[in-house]
Amino acid sequence: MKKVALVFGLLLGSAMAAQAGNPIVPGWYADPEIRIFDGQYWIFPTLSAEDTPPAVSPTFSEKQLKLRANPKIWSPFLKQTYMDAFSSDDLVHWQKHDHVLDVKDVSWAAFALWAPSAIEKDGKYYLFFGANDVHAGELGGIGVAVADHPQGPFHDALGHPLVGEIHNGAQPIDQMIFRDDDGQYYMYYGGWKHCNVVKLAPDLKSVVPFPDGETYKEITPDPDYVEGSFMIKRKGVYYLMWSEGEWTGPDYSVAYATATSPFGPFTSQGKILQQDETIARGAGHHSVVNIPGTDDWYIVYHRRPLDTNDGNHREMAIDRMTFGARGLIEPVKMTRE
Ligand code: FUB
Repeated sequence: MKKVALVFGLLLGSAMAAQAGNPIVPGWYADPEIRIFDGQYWIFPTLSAEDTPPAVSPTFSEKQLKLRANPKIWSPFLKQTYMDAFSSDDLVHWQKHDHVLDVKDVSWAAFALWAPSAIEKDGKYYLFFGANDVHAGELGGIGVAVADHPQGPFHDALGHPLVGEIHNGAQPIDQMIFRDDDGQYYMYYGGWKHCNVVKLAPDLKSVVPFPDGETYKEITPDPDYVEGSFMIKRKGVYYLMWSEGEWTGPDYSVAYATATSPFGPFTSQGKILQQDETIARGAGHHSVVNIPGTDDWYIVYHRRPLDTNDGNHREMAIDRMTFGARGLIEPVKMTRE
């Protein structure tokens, strides 16, 4: 992919071109969410395997140690206790910000710190994250942390999860915060093949019912939906995107549906990102960015190198995403560029 130095290039009216390769940074990272804050690109990913830090941090409280003793934490994939972030002026050169969120600042969380979604509101930065395992009958789900800067440090804002139960069969993970043009914030979320949308209160710390009284609206757009929902709006059309297939498998992929409202009904439009036997497998859990002032779009996602079967081995990539004449998303071409 030719990555053009975007915001500043556009501001200068120049075509500051640069090239870099996929994966965009070294290391095992997954579930990348891209955002623009103060003219800079930010990516908030899951650390895909806890490699360097100790399994038990000296800062853990007794409650966290107890949670972590859960025998279900069998895999490095579940052991994440912190998140890093990356910033860039041009989508090419990325600066790493270590430990923007750490479970030491979330009293109820001890593992599986997953799939963040970041948003700025009134000068504060909110990082929504998944943690622990509700399915195992313990406190867990989607939390919200706040900071004064995108690089954190983020601190838990509630002392408990924002969504800590299973509604409509949806695993409380993989949330994405979407601000509609009228200023309303929505949270899309859900694993285990179910997708919900909730309306967030103006402080972004609680959910409020829709006018019909429903709070957790199930909007599962397709029987193949698995997880990783992401919403964009272009030319008045809502595009709900998601991951399907097995997360450890080669067929992990991205599909989407369209609607004229943020909560559907959605029309399924098919897959747009799939494995390419010459590049990588398991391409999924993505996010999308629109370059301000243009109709240029990029998809940021994780994928698995061809020479590995390790489910934890996921790397971040960026490729171009284009729309056809009828407003449908064209299949994404995965690249190494
Ligand atoms: O990285 C943890 C989990 O793997 C995410 O929550 C899923 O979307 C899958 O990518």
